[in-house]
Amino acid sequence: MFQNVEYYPGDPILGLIEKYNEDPNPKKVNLGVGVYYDNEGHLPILDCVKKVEKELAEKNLPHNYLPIDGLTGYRQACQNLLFGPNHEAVQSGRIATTASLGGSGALRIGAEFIHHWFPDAKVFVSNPTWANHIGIFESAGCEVNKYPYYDSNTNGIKIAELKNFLSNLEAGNIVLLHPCCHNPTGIDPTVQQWDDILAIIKQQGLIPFMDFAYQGLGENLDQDAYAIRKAVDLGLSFFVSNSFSKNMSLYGERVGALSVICPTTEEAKLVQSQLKLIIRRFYSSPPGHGNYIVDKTLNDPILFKQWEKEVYEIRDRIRAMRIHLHDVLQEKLPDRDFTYLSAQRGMFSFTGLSSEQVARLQCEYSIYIVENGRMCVAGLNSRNIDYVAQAMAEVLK
Ligand code: KET
Repeated sequence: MFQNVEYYPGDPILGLIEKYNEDPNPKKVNLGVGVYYDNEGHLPILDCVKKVEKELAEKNLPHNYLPIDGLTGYRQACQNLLFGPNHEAVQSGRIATTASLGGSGALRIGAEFIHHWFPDAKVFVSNPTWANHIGIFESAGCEVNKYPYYDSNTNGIKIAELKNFLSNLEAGNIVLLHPCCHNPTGIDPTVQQWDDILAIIKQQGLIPFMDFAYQGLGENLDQDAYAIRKAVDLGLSFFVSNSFSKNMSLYGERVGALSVICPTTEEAKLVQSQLKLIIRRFYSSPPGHGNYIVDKTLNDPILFKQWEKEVYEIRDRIRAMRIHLHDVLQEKLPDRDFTYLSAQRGMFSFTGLSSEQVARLQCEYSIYIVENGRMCVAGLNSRNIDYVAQAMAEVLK
C-alpha cells in the first residue's frame, strides 16, 4: 500500500542531531542546530522563565483551549517588543498578530495567507538562506526564487547586486529578509544598507516578510528591530514572523507569532480574521504554556528587565566564543584571515569550510556542523573550544 511513498532522507540541520546522538565518541561536539547551550554545555532555563513557571505551577491553572490566535497579553507583548510599545501602528490597532507554533509556524501561516490572497506573488529569499524558508513557502504553493546576498570573497553582502536585483522586481512580490543575525551567514546589512534596501522595496511596491528569530542576540533588542521599525515608519505593509525559541530558550514549547502590518485598522481586522481561519484548519489553537510564560515575563517590568539581562548574557557568551575561536585559529594558521569569525553576528558562523572538510570534522573528530559550512557558535564552551579549534586547523591545513 505504501510502496510508492518516497523516502525523505532527513533535514540537513535537524538530521544532524540524530547522527550526533548516535555517536559514541565522548569528545563529540554538536555545532549543527541553532540552539544555545551554556558554558557547561546545558540548555538553560532562564531564571525569569523559572519564576513564571513556579508561579504557574502554584496556580494550578486548568488546561483550557486558548483563543485561536493566542492570549491577548501574549499578542500585545509581541507587538510591543517588535515595534516599540508606543508606536502609532501598535496603538492604532493596525497590526494583526497571532500566536504561532514557533517562528516556523508563523512562516507557514504567512505563506498560506500569501498564497491564498496574493496567488501571483513570488517569494524571493537571500542566497543563501535558512533552507527551511524555501521548503515552507513551497509547501504552501508559493514559487520561491533567490536574490543575491552573500559575497564569499569579501565575506560581506553583494550590496550593489542586491539593490540592482530588487530594483528590477515587479510590484507585489515578497522579499524575505532577516532583520538581524542572518542565517546562515551571520552577515547583516548596516543601517545605511537597510535604509537603501527598504527605500527600493518601497519604490518598487515590494512586500517584505521579515523573519525575526534572533531578536536580542545581534546588537540589542531595539537595534535588532531596526529594519522592522524603519519599514513601519516608511508606511510599508508587511509581514513579521518572530520566535521565542532562541531568545527565551523555549525551543520545544513552540512559541512564536506572525504580525501583519496593515494600512488601516479595518484591514487589520480582516487580516486577523483570515489568519484565524487558517489556524483553525491547521491546528485549531496554540499550546498554552509558552503563551503564558511570555505573557507574564514580558508584561511584568521587573521580569522583563531580568529577561533582557539574560538575553544579553547569551549574546555576550556567544561573542566571547567567537573571539576565542578566532584568536586560537589565527595563531595556529597565521597565513589565513579569520576576521569573519569575530565580525559575524548571532548564533552562526559561516566558516567557508567545504563539504569535504565538514565531513572530515564529523568522521575524524565527531564535530557536527551543517554541510554548507555553518557552525553554531553557541554550542562552543570553554571545555570543547580548543578541541574544535585544533580540529578546524587540521582540516584547513
Ligand atoms: N527562522 C530562522 C531564520 C531560523 O533560523 C529558525 C530556526 C526559525 C525561523 C524557526 O524557529 P522556531 O521558532 O524554532 O520554529 N533555526 C534553527 C533550528 C531549525 O533549523 O529549526 C537552525 O537554523 O538551526
